[in-house]
Amino acid sequence: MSAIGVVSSCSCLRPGVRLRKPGMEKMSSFGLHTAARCAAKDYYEVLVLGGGTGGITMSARMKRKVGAGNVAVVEPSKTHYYQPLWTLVGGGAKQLATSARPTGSVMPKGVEWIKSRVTALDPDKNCIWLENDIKIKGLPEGFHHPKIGSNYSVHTVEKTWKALQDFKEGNAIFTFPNTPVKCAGAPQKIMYLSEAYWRKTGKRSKANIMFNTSLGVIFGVKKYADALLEIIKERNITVNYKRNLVEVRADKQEAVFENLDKPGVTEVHQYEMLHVTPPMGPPDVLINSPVSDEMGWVDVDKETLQHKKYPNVFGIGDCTNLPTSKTAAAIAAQSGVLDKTISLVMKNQLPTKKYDGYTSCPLVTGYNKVILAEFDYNAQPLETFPIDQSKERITMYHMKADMMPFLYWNALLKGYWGGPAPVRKLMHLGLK
Ligand code: UQ1
Repeated sequence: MSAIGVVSSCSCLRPGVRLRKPGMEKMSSFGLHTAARCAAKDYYEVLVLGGGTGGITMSARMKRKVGAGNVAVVEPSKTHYYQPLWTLVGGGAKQLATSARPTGSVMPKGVEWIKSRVTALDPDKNCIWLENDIKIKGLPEGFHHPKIGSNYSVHTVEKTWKALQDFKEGNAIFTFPNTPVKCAGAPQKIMYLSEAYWRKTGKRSKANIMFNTSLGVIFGVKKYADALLEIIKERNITVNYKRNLVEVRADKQEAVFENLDKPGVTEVHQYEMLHVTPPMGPPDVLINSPVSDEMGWVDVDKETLQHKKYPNVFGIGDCTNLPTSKTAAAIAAQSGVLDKTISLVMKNQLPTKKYDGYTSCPLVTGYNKVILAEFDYNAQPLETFPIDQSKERITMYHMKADMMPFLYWNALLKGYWGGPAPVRKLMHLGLK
């Protein structure tokens, strides 16, 4: 049985039902933005949950009562089935296809179909929550308070610096969500910078620094994880694994984390500074799109970057389901491969050049130190320079802070930088 909950019992008809806005940052090839929602508006006089027999029938009736524009149906399935026929399908007297119609074709004209799944009901507030509303309670409103920032949005990145400077005494908490994120190293880079800043300004002993991560490891590549764990120990930082930020009470400076090993069990931490890495996901336009996989990422071949189903569609960057870390360095390497793939496809030939998953994460561990992580699809180091890159180096800091911006604006964006593979070959005398 599907969850056919028609919210339109009379008491719910007025004042209507509100859809909660997603708090999730959207990833696209255009960067991060708080995208529009999956429904045209966030309030309906009648909101029908479930597009089965009851839901579609009631939406038709409610449309006649309050007008099509005031009714919406939340239903994730693309197909509506006339299930009474399944007796005959099971008995071999009818084909399954004869019981199926596209959901869009049974939706009353003018009624909005919200292609999503209901995840929670709040009848006291006349609200429902939709899937993809992976939202941290209290955010983004909480960003209006001081002491909280996020390097992941143009609107909040400068608040991080303010909170860092205003720090007096207490917990400094840095979070990592339970979704894929852009540059998985960034949530901890800001922590190392903060630690260094407080040391420089004589406040280090006043700060209890915590990294609360949803993951079970500090970094996905062992060589760099080992180096980072050394730094964490040396700098007296606490790492709490499997902790997911679920609520921020900004007025009280409290952050609430769910213990992912004990679902439903939460812990409240007081903070003097909070750096939030928000949950991230594909942009709404890609969710349930024909070009997307079931999670909403553009479904491309991991070697050629050609779409798995539509040969004239290609994907690059954060919006794809390429199983590698989402960084500018990854995009650089992908751009070189995709150029070759498209050139061949345009000549009706099969793509030959293969992307190995190359990505790079310059792990900033201080104001003059970087561990330059570079690795492939197998989480194996794929380093450009013939030195141990898991060591903190000042040269790598200058590369990150001074050279990379130049390379980005003048070479990558102009289509002349396809990643460091040629440099790597040269540096390793053609052996890597
Ligand atoms: C890189 O190619 C790149 O794209 C421009 C980055 O993004 C800004 C990087 O941070 C890094 C490290 C690379 C890799 C380049 C070299 C020379 C190792």
